[in-house]
Amino acid sequence: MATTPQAPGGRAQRAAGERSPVNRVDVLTLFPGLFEPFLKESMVGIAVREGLLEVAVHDLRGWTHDKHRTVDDTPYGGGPGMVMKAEPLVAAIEDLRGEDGWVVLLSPQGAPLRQAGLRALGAREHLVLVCGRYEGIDQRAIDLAVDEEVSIGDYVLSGGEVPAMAVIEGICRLIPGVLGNPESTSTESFETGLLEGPQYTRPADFRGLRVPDVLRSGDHGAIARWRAEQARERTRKRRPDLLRAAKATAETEKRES
Ligand code: JF5
Repeated sequence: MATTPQAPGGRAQRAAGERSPVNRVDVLTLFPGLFEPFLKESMVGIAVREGLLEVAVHDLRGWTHDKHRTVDDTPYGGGPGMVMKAEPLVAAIEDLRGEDGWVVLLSPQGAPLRQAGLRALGAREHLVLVCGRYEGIDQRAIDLAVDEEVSIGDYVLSGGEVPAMAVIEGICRLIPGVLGNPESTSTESFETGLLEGPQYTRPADFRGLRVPDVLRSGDHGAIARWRAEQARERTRKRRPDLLRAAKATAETEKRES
Protein backbone atom coordinates (compact mmCIF):
# COMPACT_ATOMS: atom_id res chain seq x y z
CA MET A 1 0.00 0.00 0.00
CA ALA A 2 0.85 3.69 -0.12
CA THR A 3 3.54 3.61 -2.75
CA THR A 4 3.97 6.79 -4.70
CA PRO A 5 5.14 7.66 -8.19
CA GLN A 6 8.80 8.37 -8.85
CA ALA A 7 10.08 11.85 -8.05
CA PRO A 8 9.28 14.08 -11.02
CA GLY A 9 12.31 16.33 -11.38
CA GLY A 10 11.38 19.89 -10.53
CA ARG A 11 11.72 20.63 -6.85
CA ALA A 12 13.19 17.18 -6.19
CA GLN A 13 16.22 17.92 -8.39
CA ARG A 14 19.47 18.37 -6.50
CA ALA A 15 22.76 20.00 -7.37
CA ALA A 16 25.54 17.54 -8.27
CA GLY A 17 27.51 16.42 -5.21
CA GLU A 18 24.75 17.23 -2.74
CA ARG A 19 23.89 14.45 -0.29
CA SER A 20 20.89 12.53 -1.51
CA PRO A 21 18.13 12.73 1.04
CA VAL A 22 15.82 9.85 1.83
CA ASN A 23 13.43 9.22 -1.00
CA ARG A 24 12.34 5.72 -0.06
CA VAL A 25 11.03 4.43 3.25
CA ASP A 26 9.76 0.90 3.80
CA VAL A 27 7.82 0.33 7.02
CA LEU A 28 7.43 -3.14 8.49
CA THR A 29 4.54 -3.43 10.94
CA LEU A 30 1.74 -5.62 12.27
CA PHE A 31 -0.63 -2.62 11.96
CA PRO A 32 -0.28 -1.17 8.45
CA GLY A 33 -3.64 0.59 8.74
CA LEU A 34 -2.22 2.95 11.36
CA PHE A 35 -0.11 4.59 8.64
CA GLU A 36 -2.92 5.23 6.15
CA PRO A 37 -4.21 8.58 7.42
CA PHE A 38 -0.73 9.63 8.49
CA LEU A 39 0.61 9.26 4.95
CA LYS A 40 -2.36 11.05 3.40
CA GLU A 41 -2.63 14.12 5.60
CA SER A 42 -0.63 17.28 6.09
CA MET A 43 3.00 17.81 5.08
CA VAL A 44 3.85 14.10 4.74
CA GLY A 45 0.80 13.62 2.51
CA ILE A 46 1.90 16.48 0.25
CA ALA A 47 5.48 15.20 0.04
CA VAL A 48 4.22 11.72 -0.87
CA ARG A 49 1.80 13.04 -3.49
CA GLU A 50 4.49 15.25 -5.02
CA GLY A 51 6.87 12.28 -5.25
CA LEU A 52 9.44 13.86 -2.93
CA LEU A 53 9.09 10.94 -0.54
CA GLU A 54 8.11 7.38 -1.31
CA VAL A 55 6.70 5.28 1.54
CA ALA A 56 5.60 1.66 1.36
CA VAL A 57 4.00 -0.06 4.35
CA HIS A 58 4.28 -3.82 4.71
CA ASP A 59 2.37 -6.24 6.94
CA LEU A 60 4.80 -8.55 8.73
CA ARG A 61 2.20 -11.34 8.58
CA GLY A 62 2.91 -11.52 4.86
CA TRP A 63 6.15 -13.28 5.76
CA THR A 64 4.52 -16.03 7.85
CA HIS A 65 3.73 -19.45 6.41
CA ASP A 66 1.54 -21.15 9.02
CA LYS A 67 -2.26 -21.19 9.13
CA HIS A 68 -2.43 -18.76 12.05
CA ARG A 69 0.18 -16.39 10.58
CA THR A 70 2.14 -16.53 13.84
CA VAL A 71 4.52 -13.65 14.53
CA ASP A 72 5.08 -14.13 18.29
CA ASP A 73 5.83 -16.85 20.82
CA THR A 74 6.48 -17.30 24.54
CA PRO A 75 9.84 -16.17 25.91
CA TYR A 76 12.62 -18.69 26.66
CA GLY A 77 13.31 -18.57 30.38
CA GLY A 78 9.73 -17.66 31.12
CA GLY A 79 8.21 -14.34 32.04
CA PRO A 80 5.20 -12.30 31.05
CA GLY A 81 4.11 -11.49 27.54
CA MET A 82 5.25 -12.62 24.15
CA VAL A 83 8.34 -12.17 22.00
CA MET A 84 8.40 -11.43 18.26
CA LYS A 85 9.74 -14.43 16.38
CA ALA A 86 12.95 -14.07 14.39
CA GLU A 87 12.00 -15.94 11.19
CA PRO A 88 9.30 -13.68 9.71
CA LEU A 89 11.15 -10.54 10.78
CA VAL A 90 14.46 -11.53 9.22
CA ALA A 91 12.80 -12.81 6.04
CA ALA A 92 10.85 -9.55 5.66
CA ILE A 93 13.84 -7.31 6.36
CA GLU A 94 16.03 -9.24 3.91
CA ASP A 95 13.37 -8.78 1.22
CA LEU A 96 12.85 -5.09 1.95
CA ARG A 97 16.41 -3.87 2.45
CA GLY A 98 17.56 -4.71 -1.06
CA GLU A 99 21.03 -3.42 -1.91
CA ASP A 100 20.95 -0.12 -0.10
CA GLY A 101 18.40 -0.19 2.74
CA TRP A 102 19.47 1.06 6.19
CA VAL A 103 17.46 -0.93 8.73
CA VAL A 104 16.25 0.94 11.83
CA LEU A 105 14.41 -0.73 14.70
CA LEU A 106 12.34 1.64 16.82
CA SER A 107 12.61 0.55 20.44
CA PRO A 108 13.15 1.93 23.94
CA GLN A 109 16.54 0.11 23.92
CA GLY A 110 17.79 2.29 21.07
CA ALA A 111 20.03 5.33 21.14
CA PRO A 112 17.96 8.46 21.90
CA LEU A 113 17.01 10.25 18.69
CA ARG A 114 17.99 13.92 18.36
CA GLN A 115 17.84 16.38 15.49
CA ALA A 116 21.40 15.42 14.43
CA GLY A 117 20.39 11.75 14.35
CA LEU A 118 17.35 12.63 12.31
CA ARG A 119 19.58 14.49 9.85
CA ALA A 120 21.82 11.42 9.61
CA LEU A 121 18.81 9.19 8.92
CA GLY A 122 17.49 11.75 6.44
CA ALA A 123 20.78 11.62 4.54
CA ARG A 124 20.22 7.94 3.73
CA GLU A 125 18.59 7.16 0.45
CA HIS A 126 16.57 4.18 1.61
CA LEU A 127 15.34 3.44 5.13
CA VAL A 128 13.61 0.32 6.40
CA LEU A 129 11.75 1.15 9.62
CA VAL A 130 10.93 -1.90 11.73
CA CYS A 131 8.10 -1.52 14.24
CA GLY A 132 8.31 -3.86 17.20
CA ARG A 133 5.33 -5.01 19.24
CA TYR A 134 4.78 -7.26 22.27
CA GLU A 135 7.33 -7.36 25.08
CA GLY A 136 10.26 -7.47 22.69
CA ILE A 137 12.01 -9.03 19.74
CA ASP A 138 14.13 -12.17 19.50
CA GLN A 139 17.67 -10.78 19.86
CA ARG A 140 18.90 -12.87 16.94
CA ALA A 141 16.67 -10.97 14.52
CA ILE A 142 18.23 -7.71 15.75
CA ASP A 143 21.77 -9.11 15.54
CA LEU A 144 21.24 -10.50 12.04
CA ALA A 145 19.12 -7.90 10.31
CA VAL A 146 19.04 -4.54 12.12
CA ASP A 147 21.65 -1.81 11.44
CA GLU A 148 20.61 0.64 14.13
CA GLU A 149 18.23 0.73 17.10
CA VAL A 150 16.61 4.10 17.76
CA SER A 151 14.46 5.37 20.64
CA ILE A 152 12.28 8.47 20.44
CA GLY A 153 12.29 8.91 24.20
CA ASP A 154 12.46 7.33 27.62
CA TYR A 155 8.90 6.09 27.84
CA VAL A 156 7.23 2.88 26.76
CA LEU A 157 4.69 2.60 23.97
CA SER A 158 2.84 -0.50 22.76
CA GLY A 159 4.71 -0.64 19.48
CA GLY A 160 7.16 1.11 17.21
CA GLU A 161 4.50 2.54 14.87
CA VAL A 162 4.20 5.98 16.50
CA PRO A 163 8.01 6.26 16.75
CA ALA A 164 8.27 5.31 13.04
CA MET A 165 5.80 8.07 12.17
CA ALA A 166 7.90 10.51 14.21
CA VAL A 167 10.97 9.53 12.18
CA ILE A 168 9.11 9.83 8.86
CA GLU A 169 7.74 13.27 9.74
CA GLY A 170 11.11 14.42 11.04
CA ILE A 171 13.00 13.40 7.90
CA CYS A 172 10.23 14.55 5.57
CA ARG A 173 10.61 18.16 6.62
CA LEU A 174 14.36 17.99 5.89
CA ILE A 175 13.80 17.06 2.23
CA PRO A 176 14.57 20.07 0.01
CA GLY A 177 11.37 21.43 -1.45
CA VAL A 178 9.05 19.90 1.15
CA LEU A 179 8.72 22.84 3.52
CA GLY A 180 6.83 25.82 2.18
CA ASN A 181 9.31 28.17 3.82
CA PRO A 182 12.92 26.98 3.29
CA GLU A 183 14.22 29.54 5.82
CA SER A 184 12.32 28.09 8.71
CA THR A 185 14.25 24.84 9.37
CA SER A 186 17.57 26.52 10.22
CA THR A 187 16.23 28.95 12.85
CA GLU A 188 14.06 26.35 14.54
CA SER A 189 14.68 24.79 17.93
CA PHE A 190 17.32 22.08 17.86
CA GLU A 191 18.78 23.41 14.62
CA THR A 192 20.08 26.39 16.61
CA GLY A 193 20.58 24.13 19.62
CA LEU A 194 18.24 26.32 21.68
CA LEU A 195 14.54 26.29 22.41
CA GLU A 196 12.45 28.82 20.58
CA GLY A 197 11.22 31.86 22.41
CA PRO A 198 7.57 32.94 22.52
CA GLN A 199 5.68 33.73 19.30
CA TYR A 200 2.69 35.99 18.80
CA THR A 201 0.20 36.84 16.11
CA ARG A 202 -2.82 39.15 15.99
CA PRO A 203 -4.59 40.56 17.93
CA ALA A 204 -2.05 42.79 19.69
CA ASP A 205 -4.18 42.58 22.84
CA PHE A 206 -5.88 39.30 23.71
CA ARG A 207 -7.85 39.26 26.96
CA GLY A 208 -5.59 41.97 28.31
CA LEU A 209 -2.39 40.11 27.41
CA ARG A 210 -0.35 42.38 25.16
CA VAL A 211 2.22 41.42 22.53
CA PRO A 212 5.65 42.74 23.64
CA ASP A 213 6.15 46.25 22.21
CA VAL A 214 9.56 45.42 20.68
CA LEU A 215 7.90 42.96 18.23
CA ARG A 216 5.69 45.77 16.94
CA SER A 217 8.48 48.38 16.84
CA GLY A 218 9.74 47.61 13.33
CA ASP A 219 13.33 47.69 14.68
CA HIS A 220 14.68 44.45 13.20
CA GLY A 221 17.95 44.59 15.12
CA ALA A 222 16.14 45.03 18.43
CA ILE A 223 13.71 42.23 17.52
CA ALA A 224 16.56 39.83 16.70
CA ARG A 225 18.34 40.66 19.99
CA TRP A 226 15.13 40.27 22.01
CA ARG A 227 14.38 36.90 20.37
CA ALA A 228 17.93 35.61 20.99
CA GLU A 229 17.67 36.65 24.64
CA GLN A 230 14.24 35.00 25.04
CA ALA A 231 15.57 31.78 23.48
CA ARG A 232 18.60 31.73 25.80
CA GLU A 233 16.52 32.50 28.88
CA ARG A 234 13.87 29.89 28.12
CA THR A 235 16.54 27.29 27.37
CA ARG A 236 18.39 28.13 30.61
CA LYS A 237 15.20 27.64 32.64
CA ARG A 238 13.73 24.62 30.86
CA ARG A 239 16.64 22.76 29.23
CA PRO A 240 20.00 23.70 30.76
CA ASP A 241 21.40 20.51 29.19
CA LEU A 242 20.83 22.03 25.72
CA LEU A 243 22.51 25.29 26.71
CA ARG A 244 25.69 23.47 27.75
CA ALA A 245 25.70 21.56 24.44
CA ALA A 246 25.07 24.75 22.41
CA LYS A 247 27.93 26.55 24.18
CA ALA A 248 30.30 23.64 23.50
CA THR A 249 29.32 23.68 19.81
CA ALA A 250 29.77 27.46 19.56
CA GLU A 251 33.23 27.20 21.15
CA THR A 252 34.27 24.39 18.80
CA GLU A 253 33.08 26.39 15.80
CA LYS A 254 35.01 29.45 17.01
CA ARG A 255 38.19 27.40 17.52
CA GLU A 256 37.90 25.81 14.09
CA SER A 257 37.24 29.07 12.23
C1 JF5 B 1 8.17 -1.04 21.20
C2 JF5 B 1 9.07 -3.65 21.12
C3 JF5 B 1 9.27 -1.37 20.43
O1 JF5 B 1 8.11 2.07 23.18
C4 JF5 B 1 8.74 2.21 22.18
C5 JF5 B 1 9.66 3.35 22.02
C6 JF5 B 1 9.86 4.37 22.93
N1 JF5 B 1 10.77 5.18 22.41
N2 JF5 B 1 11.14 4.73 21.27
C7 JF5 B 1 10.49 3.63 20.96
O2 JF5 B 1 8.64 1.34 21.11
C8 JF5 B 1 7.65 0.33 21.26
C9 JF5 B 1 7.51 -2.01 21.92
C10 JF5 B 1 7.96 -3.32 21.89
C11 JF5 B 1 9.74 -2.66 20.41
